[in-house]
Amino acid sequence: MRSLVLIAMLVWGGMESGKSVGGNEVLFTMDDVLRIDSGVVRVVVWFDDQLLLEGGSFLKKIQELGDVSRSALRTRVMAQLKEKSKHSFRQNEGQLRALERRGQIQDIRRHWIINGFSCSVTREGKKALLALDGISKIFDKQPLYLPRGEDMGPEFLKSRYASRFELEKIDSFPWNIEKIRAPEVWREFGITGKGTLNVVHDSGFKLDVPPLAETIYTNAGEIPGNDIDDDGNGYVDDYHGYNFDAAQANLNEPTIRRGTNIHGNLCAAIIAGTFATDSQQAIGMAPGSLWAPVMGSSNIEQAVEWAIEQGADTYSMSFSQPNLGEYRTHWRKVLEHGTLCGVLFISGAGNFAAGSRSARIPVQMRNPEDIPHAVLGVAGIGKDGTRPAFSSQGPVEWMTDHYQEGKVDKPDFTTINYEVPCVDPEGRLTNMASGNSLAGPHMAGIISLMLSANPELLPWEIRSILRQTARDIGEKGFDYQSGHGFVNAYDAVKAAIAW
Ligand SMILES: [Ca+2]
Ligand SMILES: [Ca+2]
Ligand SMILES: [Ca+2]
Repeated sequence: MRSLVLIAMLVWGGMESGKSVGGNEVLFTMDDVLRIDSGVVRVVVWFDDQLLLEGGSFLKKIQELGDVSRSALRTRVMAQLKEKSKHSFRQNEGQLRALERRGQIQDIRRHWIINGFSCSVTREGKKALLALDGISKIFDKQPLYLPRGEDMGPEFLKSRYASRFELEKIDSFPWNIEKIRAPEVWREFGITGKGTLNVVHDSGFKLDVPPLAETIYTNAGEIPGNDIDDDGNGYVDDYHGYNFDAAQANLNEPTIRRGTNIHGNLCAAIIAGTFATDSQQAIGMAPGSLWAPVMGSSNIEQAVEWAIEQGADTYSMSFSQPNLGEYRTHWRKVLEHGTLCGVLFISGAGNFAAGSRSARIPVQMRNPEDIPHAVLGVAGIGKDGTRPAFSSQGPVEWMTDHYQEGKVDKPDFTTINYEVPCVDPEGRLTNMASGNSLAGPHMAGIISLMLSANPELLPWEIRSILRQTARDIGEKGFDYQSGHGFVNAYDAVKAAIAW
């Protein structure tokens, strides 16, 4: 029996009971504990032959890659990863099929993003797998997140919503968009995020909300709603996105809906929302970009593979998972490999620095925001520039079998996380929410603008520009509350253009 926990990173404003922070009602949205009694467990298995080896091999690989464009990098690394996967399966297929015939393993799902696969195993099956040549690691999958909740809208949009966003028609924007200086980017550089795809990995979406429906991604190879995997990628009807945990196209699972807030929508709107439904108020950082919803915390391999193959530029994860133990290694490897495929991974810092859910350092920041180099862990401030007490602090610690750096500096940067105007289910800006769930999407929006301005910038070049342009706040220099400082879109995009 194992207990599995997933906690999303939003502190809700003014809707349900909770601890009060500066007059803002605070509520942590999800703390599901699911128990599994069956003897069969879901595991993920690595073959020996991985693109990246232990510890520092990610940084070494970046050095080796030298001067390459992001698109060429993606093509090259994807080909390498897929070749490794093909080769290892060819070598191991016989033994795996034998275990399947004995009923010890079942439901094998291959992953190229790490050279390996997921499968369901009995206790004996796990032992038998470990005894095979060519297998290097087996992880129990966790958390096991099973979405549930009422259906909130259509599974897909039958027709495209035309974008109402036009620079000349803007009559206002909320304070957060202004503070992070997105409107200056739109006006001075004419950059609104065009050409970029931002994946929002979250829980709970309602797709027919106008400011979001206008910029939602559609997979050109897929016909929605016909129960056929038209593009042959293994996912039926993955038209706007996919729910990899439920193995279905429908993403309308408002599991962590609270009042009129829908978590995934709030995050998506900060990145790619156009005008609020009832006004000409510009509400998103990159209203010319596209966004795609995915769910899949129990199947991060599939979700990341899907994102890469759809051409994702940013991948925002506003959730936070404690106590993963060795399984952190797996997440880190998936996201390192994903970064080498040209994707920028972002996660809010978490809300565990104060109150009844506070955690000690170095576990205040959790997975995936605790992953160095491959994930930007983002903290936040409010309108007045101060850090709310809940905002999780670094450093973190890495002492797994695979990664043994000890203390690692986190968070990486700061955006906005306190009393942020957010969309309601009709797309009006009537909600107010706080939490680092919102800090990550501000960063995704900034990076979307940077990549729209200069699409071939590599993930580590983006990181380097952010570091150069961040304004130091808090303690002088890097600090464990704000990282390298507060990032603004204007300076970051300006530097991206000049790079
Ligand atoms: Ca498909
Ligand atoms: Ca289809
Ligand atoms: Ca500082």
